[in-house]
Amino acid sequence: MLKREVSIRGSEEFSDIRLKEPMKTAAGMLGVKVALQHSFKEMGVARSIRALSEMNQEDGFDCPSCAWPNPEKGSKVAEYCENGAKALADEATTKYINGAFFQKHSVEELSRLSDYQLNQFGRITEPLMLKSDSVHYEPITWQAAYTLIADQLHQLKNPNEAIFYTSGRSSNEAAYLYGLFARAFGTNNMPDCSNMCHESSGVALSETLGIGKGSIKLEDLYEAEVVLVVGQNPGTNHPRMLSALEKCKRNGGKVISINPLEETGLVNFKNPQKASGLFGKGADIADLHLPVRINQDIPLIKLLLKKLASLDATEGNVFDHEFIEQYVDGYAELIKDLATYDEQDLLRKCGIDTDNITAAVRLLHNASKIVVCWAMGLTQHKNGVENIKEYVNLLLLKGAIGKPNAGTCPVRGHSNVQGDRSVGIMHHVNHDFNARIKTHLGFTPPDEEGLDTVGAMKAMYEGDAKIFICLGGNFLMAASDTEYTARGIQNCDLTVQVSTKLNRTHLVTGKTALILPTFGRSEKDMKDGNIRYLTMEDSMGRVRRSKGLLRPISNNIKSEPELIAELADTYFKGNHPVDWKSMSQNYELIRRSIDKVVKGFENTKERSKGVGYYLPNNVRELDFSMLPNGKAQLSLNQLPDHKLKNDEFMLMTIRSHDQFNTTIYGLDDRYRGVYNERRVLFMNASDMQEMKLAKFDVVHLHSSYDGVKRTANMFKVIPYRIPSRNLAAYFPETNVLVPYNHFADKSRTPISKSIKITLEKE
Ligand SMILES: Nc1nc2c(c(=O)[nH]1)N[C@H]1C(S)=C(S)[C@@H](COP(=O)(O)OP(=O)(O)OC[C@H]3O[C@@H](n4cnc5c(=O)[nH]c(N)nc54)[C@H](O)[C@@H]3O)O[C@H]1N2
Ligand SMILES: Nc1nc2c(c(=O)[nH]1)N[C@H]1C(S)=C(S)[C@@H](COP(=O)(O)OP(=O)(O)OC[C@H]3O[C@@H](n4cnc5c(=O)[nH]c(N)nc54)[C@H](O)[C@@H]3O)O[C@H]1N2
Ligand code: SF4
Ligand SMILES: [Mo]
Repeated sequence: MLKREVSIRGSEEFSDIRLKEPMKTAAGMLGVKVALQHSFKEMGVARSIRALSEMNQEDGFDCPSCAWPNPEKGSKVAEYCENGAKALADEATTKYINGAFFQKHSVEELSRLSDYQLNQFGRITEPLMLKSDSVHYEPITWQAAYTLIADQLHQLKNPNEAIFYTSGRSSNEAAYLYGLFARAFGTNNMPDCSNMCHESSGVALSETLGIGKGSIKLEDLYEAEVVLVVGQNPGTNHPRMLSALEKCKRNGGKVISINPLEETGLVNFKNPQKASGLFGKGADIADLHLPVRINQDIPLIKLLLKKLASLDATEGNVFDHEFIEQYVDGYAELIKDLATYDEQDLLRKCGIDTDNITAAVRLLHNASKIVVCWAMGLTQHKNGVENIKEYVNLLLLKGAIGKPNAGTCPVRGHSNVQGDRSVGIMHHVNHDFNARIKTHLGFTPPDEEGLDTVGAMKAMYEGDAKIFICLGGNFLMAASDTEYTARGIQNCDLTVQVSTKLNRTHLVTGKTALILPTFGRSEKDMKDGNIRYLTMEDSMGRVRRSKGLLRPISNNIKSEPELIAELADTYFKGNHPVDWKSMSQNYELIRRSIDKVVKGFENTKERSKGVGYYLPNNVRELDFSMLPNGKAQLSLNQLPDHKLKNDEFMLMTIRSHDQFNTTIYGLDDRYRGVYNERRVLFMNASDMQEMKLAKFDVVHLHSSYDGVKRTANMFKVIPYRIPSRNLAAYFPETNVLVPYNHFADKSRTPISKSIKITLEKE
């Protein structure tokens, strides 16, 4: 077989960097301008206006970007943000590539481009195959592609040699069918993007509150007394969340931001849905910013809890004793444990000054309607699960759970990542779920634990997995340890990508590779003269419909549910209790099947209309019967201890304003004042001085875990307000530094936010 000379990292060349001061306000007129620029450039004016007017509307389609919910009372005109518009422009672009393009450009040549350049080519418009002796993709028919996959699956010695990855953009219908096919085929190898994302939240919340999802609804934010926004950059990654925070502020609520960086969206927000936002000076968001050092949230929260406990000891009602008595387990142990920590030590570790601690205590002192919102700043650490549990401690002690305007808000990433998990994308075995499949569908799913993301990487690397199928995503660039992951993928006999746009996982492939092009959210999925709709679940557990309206980019692409069902039908040759063929034609059959198999989804057809319906949530009902002693669990969490050597720094890998995960829309990070460059390292000015580094000096980043040295080449240092010994750089350029075998305890989420590195000046 041919050894392809593909580049795993792509171009590492610099562009022409420009720096400005970080911005003091988010969104506003400039946000509208940038959104429209992206839209018009990619889609033209008419298509842009049509698509934007339907996004997040009741009879329209769900924004393909993040999972932030729409208001319960229905959407306003322009119920989207700049980055939602960019995501739409990116998928609904009129640029496209096909077999002729790949005839001209080999995978070797394309792999030398940057991820930004790869995304520029546009949509993939026909199914393509890369034969084992070729460097050029060529067109293949859908049926030939299904037959090839089915034949290779049949040839495996063991179903566990196949892996079925899912990225969180798929609909409930597609994810359900995909999970069903994996199980019917015989494996639970279903890693998904949430293994790299909110898995730590799922584990922590299940253990403490009995459900791996958040407890609040969008409207709860409006009248909360205090909202903590922790390890999250909403101005960029969940921009409409700022409208909810603005409402909360208007109602007298307070916002505390806990983040090593003072992110612009949390400073001030100009709401583009209002004239005052477009032309006025905007609304200040955070009342208090706590610049915690990377991965030092636990010392910070312990310190706040100690202060609150001592106030409670004198005043008696700072904690909600009635609530604790009735619903909470582990109070005495927690109070005893808190007493063993030294306040000065906690203060030093978290890096916050005393005045700010006092201010935070003052805000929390009498509040009981408290919401904690968080994202990747908490989950992607070795102790990601404990980070979240520590914040849950605060909520439980304050009685801020299971009542209006209070609770947990893990802000989900991909627009349907939560739904995918709800309908069965999981590597764990759920016996109840399997029993329902057996009863209603007539086959027995496997009961052996499957592989998660890091498990999948290892299995491919070690040659234990031979076929790797991906429903969306860009596994190579999203997973940790890029070089290791690449070797694993290249070990496979067959890799299959169901995709909308070109990415590096199409270029660094198994021996044979297939690309199966699919619809974007905004596209019209027609069957027998009717437009078909799909359903999604948002970050707050609400299920609703999504229906595209744009003419699809090509007649030779297929919807995800249709192509999965057709593949399954080819594999089983019509000889299976599930009627795959009919399901590929009629999504109501899929939904009826979900109704029966997945608890909480009953009668989706009716209930998903309009603003949709909420899935059951035990926390909202204050039902903790599934937990020890039937109560919510306080927990004793350890202080993280990284033992940085003298020359070591702690690096977090973060998103710029111009990307959606591994899809790079542009080279600017406007809010942080960085233009036209992504290979930058944000560094504290005093650290730069100590290291004798000047602005724009070029450094290489090294990590060294278990004696293995990993390097990310060529980054320009820029001075930034970030705690000393902490650094930030963008994902995915820095994923090469994250060791495949270092991940969060229990959730196994890679440690993408706390990587120990050293710097080498070029
Ligand atoms: N436009 C756009 N929207 C997106 C995405 C995108 O790439 N682009 N991605 C989507 C996805 S899949 C996800 S998961 C979300 C991600 O949303 P975020 O989690 O907001 O994304 P990150 O850029 O990873 O930002 C993490 C934040 O955590 C802070 N942080 C890092 N370490 C720590 C720590 O130890 N403690 C605290 N308190 N803070 C810390 C960082 O400074 C940063 O502000 O966004 C979703 N929405
Ligand atoms: N170092 C570091 N690594 C990280 C993170 C980090 O913060 N730091 N974050 C992690 C997180 S939170 C996540 S969620 C993962 C993301 O991991 P993934 O979900 O695997 O990656 P994405 O970049 O979102 O996937 C983009 C690709 O999906 C395809 N696509 C887009 N829309 C559709 C669609 O509608 N259907 C189909 N079938 N395909 C589509 C396109 O081809 C596009 O190239 O990355 C993780 N990796
Ligand atoms: S907040 Fe998220 S879901 Fe809403 S429009 Fe913006 S990107 Fe889309
Ligand atoms: Mo994510």
